[in-house]
Parts: sequence; C-alpha cells; structure tokens
Amino acid sequence: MSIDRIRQENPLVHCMTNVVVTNFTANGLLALGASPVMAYAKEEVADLARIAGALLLNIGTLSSEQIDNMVVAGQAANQAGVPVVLDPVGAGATTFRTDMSKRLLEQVKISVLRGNAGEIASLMGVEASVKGVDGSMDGDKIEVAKQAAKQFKCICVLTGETDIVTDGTSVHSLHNGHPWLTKVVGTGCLLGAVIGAFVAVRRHDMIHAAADAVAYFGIAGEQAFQQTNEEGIGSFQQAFLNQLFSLTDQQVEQLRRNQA
Ligand code: ATP
Ligand code: TZP
Ligand code: MG
Ligand code: MG
Repeated sequence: MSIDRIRQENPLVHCMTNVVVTNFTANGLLALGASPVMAYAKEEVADLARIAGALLLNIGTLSSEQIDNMVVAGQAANQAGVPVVLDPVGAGATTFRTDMSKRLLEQVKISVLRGNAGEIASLMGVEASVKGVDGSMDGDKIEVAKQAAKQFKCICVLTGETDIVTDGTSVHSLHNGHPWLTKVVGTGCLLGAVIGAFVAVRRHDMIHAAADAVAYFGIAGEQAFQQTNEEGIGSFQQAFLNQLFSLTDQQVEQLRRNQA
C-alpha cells in the first residue's frame, strides 16, 4: 500500500476537472495527504503539468477550448514522464463527449483511464446506457475493460458495484465500496484524482497503485456508511472525507476484498 508515501511525499496533482466537483476534489486530495492544484489556462497548464506528480483530465463540463488546453497539458506531462489519468465523464451520452474522449486518448498518452461501465463501453463501441453522467452496460465488464486497456495501452479502471482494474492482461476485481458513494456527486471524479495521487508515488507499478487507490476509496465509503447510516447522506459525505484523512495502510490491508 502507498498511503504512507502519499502522506510523506505530498504529491502535487494537477487537476483539469469539472465545475461540479472542483471543491470536493481539492478537499479530498488534501484529506488524503496530496496537494491539489486546479489550473486551466493555456498559458500555464504545460508548466504545471511538467512539475506535477500526476495530471487529471476530467471532461465533466467540457468545452472545445478546454479540450485544446488538456491536450497541451497532457503532452507536456507525457514529455516529462508525468502520469496522466483520464475520466471520460458522460462519454456515450453525447457524440461530442465520446469524440473528445477519443481525441484525448489519441493525442495524449494516458496512463489510467477511469470511468463507469457505460463510459468505458461507449469508448469501445459496445452497447451501453448512459444518462448524463450515469452509465451502465449489460455485457462482460471485465472483457470490455481488458479490451480498453489493450486498445489504449493503459490501465483501465472500470468502477461500479465491483471495480475492475486491468492492464489488459492481469485483472484485479475489487469488492469494496458502498451504494451511498453513488448518492454523493463527484465520487467517481474524486476517485480519478485519488488514483493520480497513488500513481504519483508509485510510477513504476501503476496497476497496483491504481488497485490500492480503488480499495482505499471503497473502504473509506464502507467505514463512513457504518458511522453515519442513521443520520443520512450529508453526514456520510463528511465522514467519507474524514476516512480519506485517517485510514491507514494496515486497515486497508485487513478490509480489502479482492476477487469474487
Ligand atoms: P456515475 O457517474 O454512474 O455515478 P461515477 O463516475 O460516479 O459513475 P462510480 O462508478 O459511481 O463512478 O464509482 C464511484 C465510486 O463508487 C467507486 O469507488 C465505486 O466503487 C463506488 N460504487 C459505485 N457503485 C457502487 C455500488 N453499487 N456498490 C458499492 N460501491 C459502488
Ligand atoms: N455533470 C457534469 S460533471 C458532473 C455532473 C453532475 C459530476 C459527475 O460526477 P461523478 O463523479 O461522475 O458522479
Ligand atoms: Mg457517481
Ligand atoms: Mg463519473
């Protein structure tokens, strides 16, 4: 596990994310022990991406100009060897979102692609249901995730009730998490940033870094639910941030549920 390293090294995560989740993402990264910076201007994104521990590209409230700037940031990160995480929010909901996600995958070397089943399936041309930012599919999620990882030469993290983390060959199926995570907006988006922090401190073993991030995040959700289920979802959101702040590597090793 890597949470101790994140707390020691305090990696900078450059987030180009959406307006819905900006504050939650910054607070989630701080709680974890990472250092967030949100920056979008074409005049500065390359400079920041080069010095970051990881770059997050999240298309949740995209515009054409923002995608242009994401390409600039992503290519600078690539040149500097900085890992790039892509969250193709709402891919499949509109042709624009699907096309822009594909453009980023073509023009930037993506290290980790993180999306729900509907988003990943849409990028692969597999039939999916995507309503706004919520998506699902009926077929074999492991196979779709593996194909995506192979096609885009990246690690694919396909989230939902079971989270799948694969490089196209080896597959980690993780069974932590809680349905209440879907009742707080931006948990998927924050997870992309948290994966960024984990890969920043373990660049040479990104599949295990990504799997650890997913396990950590899911266990934080479970613990938060146990503390707040009688109070409700507002308290859950606060407790979830508290868990990101306080969970240890040892607790995560005890509580993680890999494979079926
Ligand atoms: P959506 O846009 O459909 O809400 P998302 O991009 O927010 O998707 P999710 O798939 O909801 O991303 O994943 C966010 C977090 O919620 C992940 O940690 C995932 O494991 C967890 N999660 C999602 N659905 C469930 C579920 N049914 N049971 C347990 N955990 C879940
Ligand atoms: N609309 C555009 S981006 C966004 C919404 C509601 C946030 C989506 O967050 P998540 O993490 O995918 O649920
Ligand atoms: Mg969600
Ligand atoms: Mg999402």
